[in-house]
Amino acid sequence: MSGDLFLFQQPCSPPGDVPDADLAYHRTFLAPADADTLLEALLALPDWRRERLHLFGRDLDAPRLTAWFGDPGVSYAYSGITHVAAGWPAPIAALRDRLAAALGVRFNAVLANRYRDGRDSMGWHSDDERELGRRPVIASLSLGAQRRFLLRHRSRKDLETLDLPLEHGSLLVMQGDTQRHWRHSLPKTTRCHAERVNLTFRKVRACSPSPSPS
Ligand SMILES: O=C(O)CCC(=O)C(=O)O
Ligand SMILES: [Mn+2]
Repeated sequence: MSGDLFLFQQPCSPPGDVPDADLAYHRTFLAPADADTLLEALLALPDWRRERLHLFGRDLDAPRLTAWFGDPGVSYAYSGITHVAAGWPAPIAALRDRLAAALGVRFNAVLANRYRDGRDSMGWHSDDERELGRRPVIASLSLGAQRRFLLRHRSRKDLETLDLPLEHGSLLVMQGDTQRHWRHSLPKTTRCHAERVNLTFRKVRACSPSPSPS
């Protein structure tokens, strides 16, 4: 694995172990020039869509653009939406193969989110849909504008919210019990006027979808 590896025991608040979580942050997983090239290629893809979410009995436009890629036919359902993958764009397939070599996990799909500026966001959720399995490995690659990624324990109110600034070219790996015990979000901000793209690589198993919102 290239780049600086921080386990979140070190750089974030509160210092010390993060209970019930298994997090690793690779700050420079991609060299800046490679991250620039990849961002440009992703922004040029024709697949970006604004989804209509069904949440808490209401339909609303997602505050971001989304695309779903993966092995043909791999499907993923959340918030009233079902994505079915039709294949891999070449730059994302190359990344998938690099992650397989680095992490020993062969991901079969990726959810891409595009935050056009600080008004785009993602609400509190866990990536805990049944088709991801009990202890999913989620590899989250960030490109473009730096945004805050928050993690909050589901039941331990004594634990502070983790506030992680995800940098251009960085990789955050969440695994083990992280999704069972922690929720995460990407809050809106008035300070960001640039685009950010995030790719969350996932291993989706074939099974009936669960209804939990994301
Ligand atoms: O944009 C991010 O960093 C988070 C994306 C995310 O949580 C997801 O796709 O489930
Ligand atoms: Mn998520």
